[in-house]
Amino acid sequence: MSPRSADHALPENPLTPRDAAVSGPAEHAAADRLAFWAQQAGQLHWDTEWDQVLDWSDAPFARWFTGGRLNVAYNCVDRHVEAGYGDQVAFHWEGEPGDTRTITYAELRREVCRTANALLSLGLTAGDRVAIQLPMIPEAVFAMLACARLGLPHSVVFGGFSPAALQSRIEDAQARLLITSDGQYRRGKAEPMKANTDEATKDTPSIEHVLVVRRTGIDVPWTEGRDVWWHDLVDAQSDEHTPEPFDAEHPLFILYTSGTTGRPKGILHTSGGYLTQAAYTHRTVFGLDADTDVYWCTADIGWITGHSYIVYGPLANRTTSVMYEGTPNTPHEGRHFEIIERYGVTVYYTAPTLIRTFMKWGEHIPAGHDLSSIRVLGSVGEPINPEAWRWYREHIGGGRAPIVDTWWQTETGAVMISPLPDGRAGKPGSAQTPLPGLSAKVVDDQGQEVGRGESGYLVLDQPWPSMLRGIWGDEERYRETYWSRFADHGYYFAGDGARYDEDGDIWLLGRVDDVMNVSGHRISTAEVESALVSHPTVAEAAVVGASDATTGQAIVAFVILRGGAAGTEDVAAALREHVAREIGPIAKPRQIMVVPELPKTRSGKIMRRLLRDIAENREVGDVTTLADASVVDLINAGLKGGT
Ligand code: 6R9
Repeated sequence: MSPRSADHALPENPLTPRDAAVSGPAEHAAADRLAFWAQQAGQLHWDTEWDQVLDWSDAPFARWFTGGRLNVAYNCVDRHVEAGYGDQVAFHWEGEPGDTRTITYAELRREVCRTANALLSLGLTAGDRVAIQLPMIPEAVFAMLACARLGLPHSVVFGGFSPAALQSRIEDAQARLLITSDGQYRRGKAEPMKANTDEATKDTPSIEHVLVVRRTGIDVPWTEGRDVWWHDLVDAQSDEHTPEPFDAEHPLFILYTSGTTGRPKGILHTSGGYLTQAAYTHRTVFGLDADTDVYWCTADIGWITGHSYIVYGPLANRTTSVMYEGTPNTPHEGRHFEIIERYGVTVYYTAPTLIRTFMKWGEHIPAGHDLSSIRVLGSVGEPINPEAWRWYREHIGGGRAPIVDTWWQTETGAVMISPLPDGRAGKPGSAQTPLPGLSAKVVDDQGQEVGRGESGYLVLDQPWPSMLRGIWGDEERYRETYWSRFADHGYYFAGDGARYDEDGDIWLLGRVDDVMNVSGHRISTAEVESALVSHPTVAEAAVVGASDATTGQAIVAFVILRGGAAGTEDVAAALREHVAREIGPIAKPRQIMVVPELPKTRSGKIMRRLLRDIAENREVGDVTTLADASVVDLINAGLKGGT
């Protein structure tokens, strides 16, 4: 069978991606949203057809495609091989030191089967949780898909997170297995990973085994009986494994994200609805052609973007992807452009913080490479400022590639608001409109939709297939966090401010809660504050996100030292290191200001707005609700004193 001639597993959809981009099926979608989603779900392979598209009777707990059964890994891998695409490349993988690996769909199937057999040999059964902390290596994808194949919900923890962060995630999910590696390459150096995960698992009795990939060859601590090398266990397994179907609502993964309190939330995603929307949005937003596109999403698999747009969406759509292990400036600042040129990347999906970094490095760097293969550019993670948008279009997109500015969240599972890669993709800084099948509104405090030219809160007023199904182990927190703010209307509160422009297009304005967005990573102020006060020298701490030209926001911490001690460079450096150890280097404050007092309202709430003004060197605003208005002077005087 010629790979292009027939694809039995992918029935022809009347709304092919390119049609969707031009014929505006939004009206059709709104008229019969559920029929629209049934049609999208029909592009997947179901072992048992669903009875009902959406059961919203227990809102806000949704059940999509009830009664339907499918295997997510089969949909991402096996069915493409069975349809004759075994020789198509799934991943062009490139390691940081320059080693490469080409993985076809047939090879991916063999690797996933071997890994699944290995997990079975460790005694895992459907429903058991598996924690994964790995660098961006192919084994990370094999591990996720093997879990999906066996119905083992995975919890991927970003490689830059500290042992303490990993430990709390393992405990919360009660994971039985941890999959990790000996080390990871960071900026040309092999850094330890297993040593850190050992620290995390010192006191996690739920972990029975640690499966270790050899990536760097560095020495590792070893616990006999618990630790197993990947190459010993996985490589010895059969490369055949028959997948069994799971319920559409079977948990697929838990992914922890920062909320407004110090404790990260385990966002739960399930199988059928998640895969349907991840695949639909991926092919629609990028106008994907599985036969010709070479797609590269630069996220890390430790974030939701890596889950939905490196693993599940692209593989469900039989995409050929690039996957890169390392940092963008190793060994030189043209690394990404070199990779785009080498593989002929047609779709490049990245974050504004990296675009601003490229701007800093200079346009002569992309200019030194042939980037003419690029057809569509994507942006995600934070609002893209118009200057970065224009630079991206001009210097990476050759002045012609449309930019899709995709708004979504860990909780939404997949893209919700984005232009399509057609003529509309041309409004620098606006994510524009919800995709066909999806709905969003900008509302005021009372939940009333605001008019054109007005700002308010972004809400999602209709359930969507890839919506979170809850917070792991905490039903009440789920209701409280997302559904209580506009309970009368039954709206999901996203936590973002937004505005309609005169055309009715949506502009995202950033978080309206105490969540910071640093280089597209969500970090809560409370999380950093609790890390700071866990240091013996700190009496009190307040943290704000101040605007930063490169990272979007940067973390600025105000601390009061015990005994009113004055700050020194050493103290600030020690505290920054302490936060990096407690949470991870991404949470390191850019600046630590030692102050004698913190401004508080009469009810004792820290006035972050004032601190933000100070951090951004603005004239401080209204201080009338301050318990003691003189603390601002005190702070300013203290800061001028050189801390
Ligand atoms: C996918 C992802 C979600 C938060 C979200 C918002 C911000 C993401 C954005 C954007 C403006 C965009 N955000 N994409 N803001 N325009 N295109 O980033 O998930 O890590 O959970 O962050 O990121 O504030 O609420 P997550």
